[in-house]
Amino acid sequence: MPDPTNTEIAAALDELGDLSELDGAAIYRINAYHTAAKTVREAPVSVLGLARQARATELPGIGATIQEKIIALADEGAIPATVKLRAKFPPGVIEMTHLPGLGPKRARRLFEELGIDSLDALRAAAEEHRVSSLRGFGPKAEEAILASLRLAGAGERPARVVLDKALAIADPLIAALREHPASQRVELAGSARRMTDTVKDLDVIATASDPLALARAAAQLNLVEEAGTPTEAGVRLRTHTGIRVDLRIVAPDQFGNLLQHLTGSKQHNMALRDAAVRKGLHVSEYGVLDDATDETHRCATEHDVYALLGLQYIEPELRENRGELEAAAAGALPDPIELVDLRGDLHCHTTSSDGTASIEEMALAARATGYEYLAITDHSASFGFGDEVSPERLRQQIAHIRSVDVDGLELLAGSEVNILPDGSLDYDDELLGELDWVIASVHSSFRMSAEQMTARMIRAIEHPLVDAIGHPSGRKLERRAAYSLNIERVIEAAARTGTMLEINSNPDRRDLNDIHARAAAAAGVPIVINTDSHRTAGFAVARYGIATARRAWLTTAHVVNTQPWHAVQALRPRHLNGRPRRRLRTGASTARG
Ligand code: DGT
Ligand code: CA
Ligand code: CA
Ligand code: ZN
Repeated sequence: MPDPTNTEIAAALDELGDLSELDGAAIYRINAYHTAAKTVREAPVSVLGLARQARATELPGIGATIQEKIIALADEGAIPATVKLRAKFPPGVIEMTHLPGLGPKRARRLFEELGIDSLDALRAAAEEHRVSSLRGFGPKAEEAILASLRLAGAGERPARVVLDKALAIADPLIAALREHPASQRVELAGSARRMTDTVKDLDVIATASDPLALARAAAQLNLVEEAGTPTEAGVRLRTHTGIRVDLRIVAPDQFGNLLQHLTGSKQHNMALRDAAVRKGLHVSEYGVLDDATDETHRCATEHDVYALLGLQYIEPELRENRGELEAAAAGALPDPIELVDLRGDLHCHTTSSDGTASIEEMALAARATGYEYLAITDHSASFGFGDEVSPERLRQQIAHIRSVDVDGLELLAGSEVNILPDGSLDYDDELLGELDWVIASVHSSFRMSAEQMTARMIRAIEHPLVDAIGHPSGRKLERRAAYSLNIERVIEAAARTGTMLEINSNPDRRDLNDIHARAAAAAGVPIVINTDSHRTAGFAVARYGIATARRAWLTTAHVVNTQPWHAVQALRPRHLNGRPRRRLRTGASTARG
């Protein structure tokens, strides 16, 4: 058997975790396997290589026992503990544990009490209503199982990688290539350069004094698990995290053409080509051919490519064929917001709910980020923090926040309150009125009809003490779809009441997404870009919220927290109540309807 890759080792550890859970092992043991699997999956170097040098234990969450298991997997083809447990539980039972909403405890009961040992057997049992006869299952659970089976049967999509995980590989990879003596220019292209939510693979382009030497060096990098044959044109790589990389090497005078071509998007390129053909120009990755002179212009920079076509330079985030070519031709592109434009963050957590740092630590981290203000918005009682954030405790927290003095930072007492299923909030108005800032989010009862969810959301939006709605769609990239929601009606209600909508910067959320953020801003909804930090390092994810905002064509004029706190405060619904609302947007209309 060839040496197991990081992906294979991670899968083996996850399998052992699942089997141990089926077997009723202690929770810490189960968690240890899954934590180790995550570490291995994200490790940039070969974990087996480390284990062979007895150095895998340097990775977080990997001790001597797991290191031994990794060696055994390589040497014996399987982890002995896994072999033992596989004899107890058929593979179909493990598959059952992965069905959304089922999990190991219930899968084990289905196996032991009904003898169900495969997905097919489970489907048959559910269709014959044998599952609902089991105590604790019922007709609803049976329905949910059938729905999950239908989704599982729909065939697995090839996995896409969430952008932060991809950039965690792209950044060091590009840095390493830039350091190589043969390299000249090295740039990221493709969807990662456009800062899309997820990417299929990484596209990197370079120029080099010795292209073959650079391609060979790339294939030898520590990050690389497997490489194709290096040539003067580049090399294809697979990194230890499983992400694939296309490295293309070109002549310096064509660098702009190739960077433009490989940055995409495909839709942008196709529309660009069509527009160019109407001017007698043919755009390709090798140059721009002019029909009139039969001359091919090679472009060293992308600016040259766009200028040749009579277009303003278009930022990569805007290249999705969503009107940017028409705007560039008219000289009407927006001036997209940048990270440095943010002056504060209005959504973060501390140890009072599920954060890992104190109020003081978060305040210092925000100031170190360069912010002028920070709202502490711990979860409310009904999120499951009960006494931790009972009304009494929240009053103490408000007092605590007001007593913290961090020079140069305005600290605001806020809360992220739950929007209950009926659209009401879980603190009373008197308490909400004592807060400087209220953000309201849905954290429970996701499975409602679009009609119900929209009504629930609009009721929260109409509450005069709600300043903003947090992560409005509830999606988790590659993990959980957005709940059913009529976003147009939500945007309409937010615009009508002056309630702000959040772009949550967490790279697993990016919520509002680019399309909805653009529609909201075009409707006049004030947008707030927050990190939802749960730790001091969390403020760094603002770059993803900014990326979504740029992809949504937003400028500083659309985003409230580009303004000082006193200006944000004046914009809040509670101040606008009963008065005609000042429109935030000042610039020309930048978004299409
Ligand atoms: P993804 O799926 O996240 O990797 O997205 P991209 O945009 O990185 O797509 P990829 O890696 O398949 O291709 C990189 C770029 O190459 C793409 O953004 C535009 C260009 N490209 C690829 N296929 C075509 C095509 O059929 N026509 C044109 N005009 N350009 C293409
Ligand atoms: Ca790509
Ligand atoms: Ca590619
Ligand atoms: Zn939050």
